[in-house]
Amino acid sequence: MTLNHMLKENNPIYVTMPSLAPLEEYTEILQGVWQSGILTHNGPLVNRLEGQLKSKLCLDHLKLVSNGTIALQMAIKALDLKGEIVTTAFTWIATVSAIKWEGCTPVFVDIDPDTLNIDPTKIEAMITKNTVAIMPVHVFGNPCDVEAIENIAQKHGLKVIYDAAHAIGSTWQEESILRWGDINAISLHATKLLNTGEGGACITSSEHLAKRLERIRFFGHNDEKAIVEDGFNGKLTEVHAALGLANFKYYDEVLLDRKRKYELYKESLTEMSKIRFQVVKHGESNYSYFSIILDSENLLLKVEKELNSHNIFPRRYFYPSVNMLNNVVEYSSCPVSEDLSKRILCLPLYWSLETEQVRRIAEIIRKVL
Ligand code: T4K
Repeated sequence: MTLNHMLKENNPIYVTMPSLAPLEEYTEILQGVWQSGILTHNGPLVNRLEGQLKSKLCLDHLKLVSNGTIALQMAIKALDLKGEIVTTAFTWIATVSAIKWEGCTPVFVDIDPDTLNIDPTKIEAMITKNTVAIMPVHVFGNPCDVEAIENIAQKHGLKVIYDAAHAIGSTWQEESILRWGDINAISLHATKLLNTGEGGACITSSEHLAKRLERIRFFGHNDEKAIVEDGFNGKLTEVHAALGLANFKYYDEVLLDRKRKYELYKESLTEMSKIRFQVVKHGESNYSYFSIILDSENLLLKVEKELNSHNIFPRRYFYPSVNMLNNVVEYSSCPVSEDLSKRILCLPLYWSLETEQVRRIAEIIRKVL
């Protein structure tokens, strides 16, 4: 992979940078696109990338789409959901907007203060006669308690859509976490562990749902081009798929690299009394984000300011807690998420970040504390 320009001494260090294959490997794949003139409509490169991802992650059906938000919307459409969808208060706005754009109502459940994922013990209290599904998020790649969620869904006859935007590479009992739930929606955005620039995918073990997803992605056409469902345009282009294929060659390396840097951060910041970390309780994370939980928002602001003064730009994912976005949703109380969202900071973590830079960032934080 390319070690990009970020390594120069005074360049800003952002929360992330895309992992990119060498340019010549990308352009080599693109040659076929130039020769065939096939740019989109479920082309050969989209099919090739789908095949590679399925086989690597042992998945039954995977449909590439134009982004992770569309993947969530397509999952809701494919399951014909209309009503309340129970989700977490600690997430990116896309979880909420996908639910709302599909005409459903988000109902927020508070989070487990350790895992930062939806607290399964609080889900049942939010289920009403209008509830149709649960949409948990594997926050920062940390697997949810999938067994507990499955039990609740079965008991109440609900569908489960995982917002797995962060979770490619995360596992439960050594199998991809994407094997759980009715449909998983992943993101392949530039900032994700594997990227196609913009992109995403819907994953399911149901052949019937896979067929529906394929049709929804393509305006509702069937193979004979008759309109058989209410679909839209969710297609990924060949140019994006080519980038995904080039980057996918380095997937294992990127995964391992994240883990090493994640552990280095943790080692360097352990024993600081004013910091704690997200706890991985159910399987293995893909270590795609490194978050710290500070004692207070004031302390977070101090740490952020000091890092900024060194040209380092961590991010407050996810702030504020989405149940508080009054102009978008109706407020309901989720005290754990509201509190923690003020105190969580994601530190820079990406392929071309040097281990020396990780040490330096940790050192700056230690000094503030
Ligand atoms: N569900 C969840 C739980 C999600 O977190 C997301 C997206 C989704 C659903 C929806 O998936 P997508 O529809 O996006 O596929 C970013 C991403 O745009 C978003 O994908 C992600 N989650 C969210 C957590 O973070 P921003 O606004 O913070 O990203 P941005 O553009 O400020 O980028 C962060 C840093 O990355 C920049 O400071 C520099 C670097 N960067 C970014 C881009 C886009 C690059 O170096 N190159 C780039 O091309 O939202």
